[in-house]
Amino acid sequence: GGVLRLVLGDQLSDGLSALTDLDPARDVVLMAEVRDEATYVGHHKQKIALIFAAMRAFALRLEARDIVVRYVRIDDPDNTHSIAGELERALSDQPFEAVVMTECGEWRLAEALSAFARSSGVPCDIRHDDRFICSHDRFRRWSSGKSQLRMEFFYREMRKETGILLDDGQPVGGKWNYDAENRKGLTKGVRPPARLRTPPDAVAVEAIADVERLFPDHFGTTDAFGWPTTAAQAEAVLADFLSEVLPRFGDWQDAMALGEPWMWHGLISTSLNLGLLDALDVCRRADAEFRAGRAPLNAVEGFIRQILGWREFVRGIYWLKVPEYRQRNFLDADRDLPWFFWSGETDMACVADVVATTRDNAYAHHIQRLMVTGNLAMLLGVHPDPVDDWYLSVYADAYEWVEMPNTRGMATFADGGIMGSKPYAASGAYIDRMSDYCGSCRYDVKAKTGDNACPFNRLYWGFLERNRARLRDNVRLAMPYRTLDNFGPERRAALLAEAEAARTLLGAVVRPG
Ligand code: FAD
Ligand code: DLZ
Ligand code: SF4
Repeated sequence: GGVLRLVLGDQLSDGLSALTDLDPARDVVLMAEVRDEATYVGHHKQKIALIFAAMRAFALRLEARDIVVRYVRIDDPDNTHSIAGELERALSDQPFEAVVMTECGEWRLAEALSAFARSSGVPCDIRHDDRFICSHDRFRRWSSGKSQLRMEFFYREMRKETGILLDDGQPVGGKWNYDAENRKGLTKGVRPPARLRTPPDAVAVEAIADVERLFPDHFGTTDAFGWPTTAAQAEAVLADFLSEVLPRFGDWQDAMALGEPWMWHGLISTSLNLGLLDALDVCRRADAEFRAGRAPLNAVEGFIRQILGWREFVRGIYWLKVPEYRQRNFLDADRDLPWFFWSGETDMACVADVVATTRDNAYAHHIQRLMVTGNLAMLLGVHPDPVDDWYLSVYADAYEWVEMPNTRGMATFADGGIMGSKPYAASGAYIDRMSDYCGSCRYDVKAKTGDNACPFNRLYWGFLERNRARLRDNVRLAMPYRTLDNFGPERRAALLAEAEAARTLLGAVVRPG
């Protein structure tokens, strides 16, 4: 027999390493929709529909090239509902001389696939995922011997190695990073541009119906489904972004506006993570927009940094630190996630807006994830497990390799400083500066204490006081701790009590067990 080649739901790339030497006359590609993957967290309905639709479309394209695909649907009566189970079933139905796959993105499934490889009785070749710009080896070499891993320095290496935004080995424009020009609140009267979304095609319509039928209790709605499910659709969204939106990406990268889910963001994370777009290609094309004079440097550099820098960096951190990373809880956070993260029923206008777009679109942009829900979860002291579970469930682009370092690392400091040098804790003043949320909120963003005060304000100082022993020596927090020290013991105790009252008000109860 030929070779059995596994393609997972987020490996939908023509150049996938598992497919490079495929022989259409003898080999079979295995793709399987399984309950284990669809339910290891309660994924948003749009996320499951997106993955199933994109898998089905990819299989059709392989078949159009005369490649034999063993495609197992979610409602196939013989489905064993695990990836390893489907590999075993394929091997027992038909002899194969070997199994080939591309390493999987998550530790959990990678462990199951290694166990399969050890016990299957057939030679298994697990290949590197060369869709990433930085290999595991490269990241390990960069990180070894460093006491601190900082994205900025990693990013400069990646710029040098790829030649992106580089002239004669020097950064274009003379600086590596233009972030200082990308932190503006939205100018009054300016509205974000209309965006190209992708209404579901026939394959996606069917996948959505399957998900509504089989996963009716999962979070989220599917009415506004607009994600590309093929490489061609993803290309159209990217092209529209590069020509119409990228020039202003930098200016308001950190801005938020009520009822404006997209702002000037790329809307490409789902496509990158599925393999419908190639990360290096996206960076090169953004570089070309700058070189052609069609987009300014602050926008192009900021955008490229997210992909060539952050995206590769978090993937490197994840594989460097997993599985130990999954247990990290540096701040000993012990609360449950309040129910309004799921229901959206809260008087906090900022949180209500983020949960609404999350429910309707399986999307929120970066600063909403970081400074609204993430910041709130950290200030409340929510245990990292339910926080991870929420982020991994609700976003259509969420896979543990990218979700976890962002959540446990960047947003909540549960990793104790591997991802970033300090917690991004902020009071309501930050949200007020970067958005128009507070004007329509029932809470008073100027008030510091009492039932009508913005909960972020009520929680902020108490958070620092509660974590004094863990954070006091962090040099980047020296200023706020000095302020806190000057308050004196009585006022500090009152701030702790204020934060406790806010935690109670918001329903962040101590987790059972
Ligand atoms: P843009 O703002 O247009 O950015 C362009 C691209 O850069 C993105 O598509 C993405 O591929 C990459 N990127 C930007 N920031 C990051 C980052 N911090 N880490 C990795 N890649 C980045 N991104 C995911 O892809 N999956 C997740 O599960 C995920 N979870 C997150 C959880 C939290 C708490 C936070 C703070 C961020 C998370 N992010 C995640 C990163 C980021 O918010 C999303 O990539 C981004 O919002 C996707 O929208 P976009 O394509 O419009 O991004
Ligand atoms: C996320 C996901 C879902 C919901 N369903 C499937 C599936 O049915 N079949 C499959 O092969 N992959 C699925 N995936 C993606 C996998 O979970 C993903 O490959 C791993 O998490 C590694 O990133
Ligand atoms: Fe959010 Fe506080 Fe502003 Fe209300 S007042 S929108 S809770 S930051």
